[in-house]
Amino acid sequence: MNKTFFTKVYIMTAVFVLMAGFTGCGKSKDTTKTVTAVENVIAVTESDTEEVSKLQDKEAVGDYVITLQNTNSWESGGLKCAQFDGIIKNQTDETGKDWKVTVTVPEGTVLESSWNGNYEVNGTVLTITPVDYNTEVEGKGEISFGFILDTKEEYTLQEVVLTMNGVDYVMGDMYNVMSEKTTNNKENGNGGSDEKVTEEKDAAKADISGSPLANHGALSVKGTDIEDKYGNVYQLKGVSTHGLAWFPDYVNKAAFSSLSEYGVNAIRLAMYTAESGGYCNGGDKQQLEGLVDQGVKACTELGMYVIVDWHILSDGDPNIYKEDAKDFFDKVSKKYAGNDNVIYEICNEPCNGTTWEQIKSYAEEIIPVIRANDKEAMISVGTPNWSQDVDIASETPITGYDNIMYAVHFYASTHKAEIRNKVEKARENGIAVIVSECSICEASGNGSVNYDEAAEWMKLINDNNMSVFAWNLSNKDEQSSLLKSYVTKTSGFSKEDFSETGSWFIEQYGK
Ligand code: IDC
Repeated sequence: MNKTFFTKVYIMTAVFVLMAGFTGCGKSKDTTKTVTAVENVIAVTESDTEEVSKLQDKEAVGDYVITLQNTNSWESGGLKCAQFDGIIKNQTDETGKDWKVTVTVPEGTVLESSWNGNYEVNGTVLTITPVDYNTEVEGKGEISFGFILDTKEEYTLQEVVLTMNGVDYVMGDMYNVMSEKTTNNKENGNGGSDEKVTEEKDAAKADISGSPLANHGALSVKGTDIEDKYGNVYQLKGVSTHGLAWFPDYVNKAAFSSLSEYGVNAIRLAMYTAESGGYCNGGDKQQLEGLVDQGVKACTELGMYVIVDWHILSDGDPNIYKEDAKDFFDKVSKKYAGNDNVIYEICNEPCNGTTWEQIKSYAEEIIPVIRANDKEAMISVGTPNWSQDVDIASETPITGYDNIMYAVHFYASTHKAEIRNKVEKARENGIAVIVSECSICEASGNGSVNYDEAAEWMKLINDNNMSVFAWNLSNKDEQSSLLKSYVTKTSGFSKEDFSETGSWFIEQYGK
């Protein structure tokens, strides 16, 4: 195998869908087996046809994606017949040339029919090469091919190799290995404390293959977008905790894992500052930091992204607790410097007349503190008026640092077209806007929901691939809580456990 595969961070995802049984000539909808290769890593998960089409559509990462799907199976003359339909998708801008696919097949396999390629079975190797009309796979293009194999025993796909531009991508025999690159590839300005090494080891122990983090790695800001490590636009679909001090029980791995089953790929950990029991107002700092650690660890082990949110609110001006903020962000950014999944939100909602100049001057002190430990982490900055005036921030954005985003928050019954226009304005001015908190009720976090406005917001968000976080993961008796108030579970959420608001968000995220 060509070694450049390992060094060039090439990537490929392969899906082999294998029918669980033979059901005559009709199509089977049985649960199937999926093999996914990420960088030099191959993982196996259970999957179905729907997942294959997701990979073929836009969810797959990497330079090339090959899907080989067992679309039909039957028996004929004592032989097992299986049809495979393949697609090679080129996600780069460059033309892919000289493609070749080899598939390991059982001795004695007969190729019954084939299309869109030259096929040859030699011993246990089926080789597929282009025909004259598909020798090249255009940048962002795809080609399809397919074949029917007759075998004595039921056949499950084994090793498959795709060769493209002279590089071999191999999959099929390395399962459930986590990519070291996804946790270790970030430069660590801190030089690597013991703590950090332990964190990384913990992460490496967990099987996060197939997770958002394994598939997308470190995120960055490119213009108005968030991109994954392969340069594809990426959308965080998150849930924010309520105040860590008040609802600590939801900060657990099982809870986040349960949310991930509904399409949630990120968690925001809300660390209130000034409210009673908050970090700067009587809260047990050690306990609160412990909860942040717990939340980050859980997300890391699940391969989810996580925002550490300095949740200013009644303290309107972030400069009030600036020194605490500096200490806090120094500590956390040191600890999590080796984690590609940690994002910092340095002031939730400046308000009470705090100007953009005041926020900016605060940001210009906090960002260097984080950057001293972590050169690349994504950082979100709150904007004036409870993080509504992204347009104002966009007039004189923070300069000199990469990976800076600006927060807009909405509560759909209160914040409508006027705020959406601000978002559009800010984007036109070229800054990246993140909806790091929102709900569909009133700004109080309670009151009636406005589905029409919520839909308008979600359209704006999805049309622009913006990231979005739902407030809040708790069963507090208020409209914005994602769980019903009588649900006491803190993990293992079933659909019925979600409140009206929660149900709306999981419906959106599941799309
Ligand atoms: C609200 C909570 C509520 C809590 C209050 C504390 O939902 O239970 O009593 O904070 O002050 C925000 C804030 C967020 C608010 C939320 C709803 O970021 O902390 O949470 N909201 O009012 N901005 C706009 C709305």
